[in-house]
Amino acid sequence: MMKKGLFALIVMIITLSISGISAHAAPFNVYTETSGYAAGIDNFLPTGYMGDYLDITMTDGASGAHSGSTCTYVDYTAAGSGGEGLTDGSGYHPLYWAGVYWQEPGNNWGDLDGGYDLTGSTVLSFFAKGVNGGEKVTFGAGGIGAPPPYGKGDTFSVNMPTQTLTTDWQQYTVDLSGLDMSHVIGGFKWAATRRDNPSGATFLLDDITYDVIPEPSSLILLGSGILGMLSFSRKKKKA
Ligand SMILES: [Ca+2]
Repeated sequence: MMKKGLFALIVMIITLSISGISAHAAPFNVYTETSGYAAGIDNFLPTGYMGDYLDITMTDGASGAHSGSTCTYVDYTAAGSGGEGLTDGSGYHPLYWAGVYWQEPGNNWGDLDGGYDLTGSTVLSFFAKGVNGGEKVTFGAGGIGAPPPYGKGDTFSVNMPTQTLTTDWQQYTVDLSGLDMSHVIGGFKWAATRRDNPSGATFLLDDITYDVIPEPSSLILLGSGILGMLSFSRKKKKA
């Protein structure tokens, strides 16, 4: 009778512990919804404009979301109208590429305190959809600044090969295994070039998330720890 009760208790505690860990290991969002950052649902801001950034129109809250009620609309004209390129007497010299980082905190180019420890995350996942189809866009994350202890930047950098978007929502994943995810300030980025998109690129982004998975060893440790505690308390009672 005692043994059965104890076994049930152990099973219950382990089940509760594992479900508790699963809840904690919910996807860590870069971006999912308008005002998601203010609401504490999303964890990065799209503040890092790069290249010919005056060619970019990026609006949050576009219709036709992959999930929820909103997504991000991106339009890159490829016109080379202005940005980080040199401006002299003959005008602006375009770089013919542009892109945007989602950062934490906003406008963090590796000089601000902030960012996240996403150790245990193995996959960065997002959904993208071309408005016309055929848009060629590169995606990635990390790579801002110098990593600790030298600086306050990212401890990792990933860049996907250039993707050709379709007019359907497609899920894209970036493998993070083996990377040092202990300090993440550049949660996500897109970039497009004029060479790949002579007449520009218009596309939608949604559900940009890190899949934070606890390492199996920590689960086993926790389980054996609970069993150890139980057996200890049982011995104590008998004595
Ligand atoms: Ca959404």
